[in-house]
Amino acid sequence: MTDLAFRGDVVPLRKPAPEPSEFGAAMLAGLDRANKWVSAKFFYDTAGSQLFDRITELPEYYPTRTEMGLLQTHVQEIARLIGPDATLIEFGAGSSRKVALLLDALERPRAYEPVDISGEYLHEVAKKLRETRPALAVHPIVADFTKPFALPGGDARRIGFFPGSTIGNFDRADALAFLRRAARMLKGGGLLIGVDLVKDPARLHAAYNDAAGVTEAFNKNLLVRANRELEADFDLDAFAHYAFYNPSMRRIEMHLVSLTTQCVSLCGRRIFFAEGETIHTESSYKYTVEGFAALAEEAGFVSRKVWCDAGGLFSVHWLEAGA
Ligand code: AVI
Repeated sequence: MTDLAFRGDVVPLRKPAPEPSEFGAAMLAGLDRANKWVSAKFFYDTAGSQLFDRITELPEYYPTRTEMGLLQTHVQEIARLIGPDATLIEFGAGSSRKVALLLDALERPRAYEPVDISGEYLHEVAKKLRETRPALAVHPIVADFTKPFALPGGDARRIGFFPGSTIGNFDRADALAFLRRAARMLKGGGLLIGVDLVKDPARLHAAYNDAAGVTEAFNKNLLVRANRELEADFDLDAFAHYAFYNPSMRRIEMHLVSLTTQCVSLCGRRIFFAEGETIHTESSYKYTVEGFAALAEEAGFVSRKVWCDAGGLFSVHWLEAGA
């Protein structure tokens, strides 16, 4: 009881402002900067994950089907390089099709340990795999793999699987930090990783500006999510999807452009947007084969084998993490 209440004054019942969620804190911090920026990891609520699944099926979005083709063509060789009795750790439980292909080709895989921030999604993936492969030990790990996290102990030889060129969504420093942590975690094993390649800018541009507008909806879903979760009032028609290839940075940049001068409420704060000001919502870095292999070696891996499609669109790297 406060002193004021003790004296019999009428004290307005003011609830303390709730702590913003991780998403809320990131939006407030990112939109407070001169160059507004929000991490792409916040795209992936349930609706965002469904929109991303649709992106992977688009005619313009070549990475998913090209990587799947590479895995299908080379899976026997990949399985030989990985060897028997491996524990497979997938960073970000994504497409179960890719991991199923790999698990089916491996000799006596010991366990599958998918790591994902979304516990609900992860347990769904685990349930499906247990149904179709009752002999396989499945240990889901709920963690943000962009930060350090613990793996269950044991003497297993660990093989990391990081498909989809998700590494492209990290800037260089974060990519190197992730690869360094992975090289330590996978000591004695290795990492199989999919990496999108530098190519004709027009091809890249089309992949992030699809005719059906699914990538636009994926980008704007960040604002939909903020309106739902953060008491925000973004007007979706007052922002435009803008994605382009920045050749000097070798990255696609995705932005949301404010079409007018406006103020938006978010977590009880007002945020000012000048006309033409943007929120940078995603970078998707593209690598050369040599450039990525050099980055992996700098992180402590040995680059053993790289598979590319005939069109030079996408690469899959097998990196060994020395004992
Ligand atoms: C998940 N990630 C690798 C995708 C990419 O291509 O950078 C996300 C994406 N953004 C727009 N389209 C797809």
